[in-house]
Amino acid sequence: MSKALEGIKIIDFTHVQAGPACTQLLAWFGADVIKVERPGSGDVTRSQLRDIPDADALYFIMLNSNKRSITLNTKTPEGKEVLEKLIRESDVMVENFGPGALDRMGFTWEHIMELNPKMILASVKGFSEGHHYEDLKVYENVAQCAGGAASTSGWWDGPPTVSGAALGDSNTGMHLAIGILTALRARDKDGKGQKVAVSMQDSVLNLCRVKLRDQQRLDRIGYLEEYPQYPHGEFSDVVPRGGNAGGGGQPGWVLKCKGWETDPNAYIYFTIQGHAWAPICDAIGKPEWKNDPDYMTAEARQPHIKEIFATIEAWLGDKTKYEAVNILRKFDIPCSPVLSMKEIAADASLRESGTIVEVEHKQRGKYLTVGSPIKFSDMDVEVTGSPLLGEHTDEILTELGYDNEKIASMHKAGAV
Ligand code: CAO
Repeated sequence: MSKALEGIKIIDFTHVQAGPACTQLLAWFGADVIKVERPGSGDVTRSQLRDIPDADALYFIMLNSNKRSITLNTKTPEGKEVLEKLIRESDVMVENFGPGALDRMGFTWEHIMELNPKMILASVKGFSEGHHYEDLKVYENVAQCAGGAASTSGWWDGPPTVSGAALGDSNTGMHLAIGILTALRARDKDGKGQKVAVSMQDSVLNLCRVKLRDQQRLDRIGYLEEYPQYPHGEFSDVVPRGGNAGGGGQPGWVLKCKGWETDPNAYIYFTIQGHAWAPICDAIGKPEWKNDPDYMTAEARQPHIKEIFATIEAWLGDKTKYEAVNILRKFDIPCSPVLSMKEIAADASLRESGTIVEVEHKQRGKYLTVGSPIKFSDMDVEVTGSPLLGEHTDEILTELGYDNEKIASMHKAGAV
């Protein structure tokens, strides 16, 4: 089965997570992704958080599958020459260096355009160009704080809290992938390359859209009816942290199930969807609430929402999270067990769908990773092991027209 992005050549000048997550996705879909790394050390994640001495770390191999690796010191004249040749032959160059690093290396947008006017240069930075913080280097949690996620997550009486999901890193990479595919589509029409820029702050904020909604509602009416602070608590003039409340018109909460005293994940998320109120009453053995004016409408329920959740929690007390969901699903109630990473890793459905895949790595043997979350009816997405540092250096230099003697001299000079 042919892959959709076959024939697209990508210079992957990325490191850590935001850039590599983007290029890995494009590699899965068939692009020839050439990871350019510094000789000797490579991407810093190869050696970060190692669990096997001297082997590439899981951090690296889970973000760099399906790629080739060339080592190149792009600050040497020979290294620059190789990168220039690659730019002439490629469709896309992706980078997520600190602000100004690519320019300092000599690869300004103007120079790249001279080399290849069809080039798409895709960049991740912490803040967007012209932003008053544009000079800052940024990692995941910094972006979550700058993009509005941290100030709106966690508990109202605790500090701002970051999410375990990579909202700053991988999420920004996914935004960049959309930008690259859009620029490729534009190039199909007009033959021209362009710059695609995504900032981590903007990408986090794009996922915090509903919190900007809430700020404007708060400014206008002074309260937010779906937050736990309503109706008994106080609101200030900023969107508060709402704990585990649902973010839309359906109240929800994380509720304890049997075994919560010893199992940190013995919980379900329970949603009170307005039109499911009658089935909820039947499911939890409270049929009298169906026609009680104090509970019949969402508005009437809100002042009692904590008591309602406490009643549901009492009903859950003798049921495991799985038993509870199996009962509630029959009543069409939106809910899920809170799943640990251990449970997710062992989930047969996730293995079957290719969302969790087992991959072979040359140094490590088998490891688990997250496969493509996007499924196609006409394309299989196969995940292959990540490359060792410089595994394809000679192969790629040969493709660029260098002979063995020249390649040997570049190795000797430390350019590759
Ligand atoms: N050959 C020669 N030099 C190389 C090279 C190569 N193959 N690859 C990188 N370098 C050089 C760069 O040119 C740069 O040199 P100068 O600072 O002298 O110009 C240097 O290595 C350091 O690059 P950097 O600033 O990107 O690296 P850092 O470790 O200091 O910062 C990070 C890391 C992630 C904070 C920064 O790259 C950044 O802010 N990136 C943009 C935002 C981003 O993507 N962050 C998310 C990362 S995922 O958590």
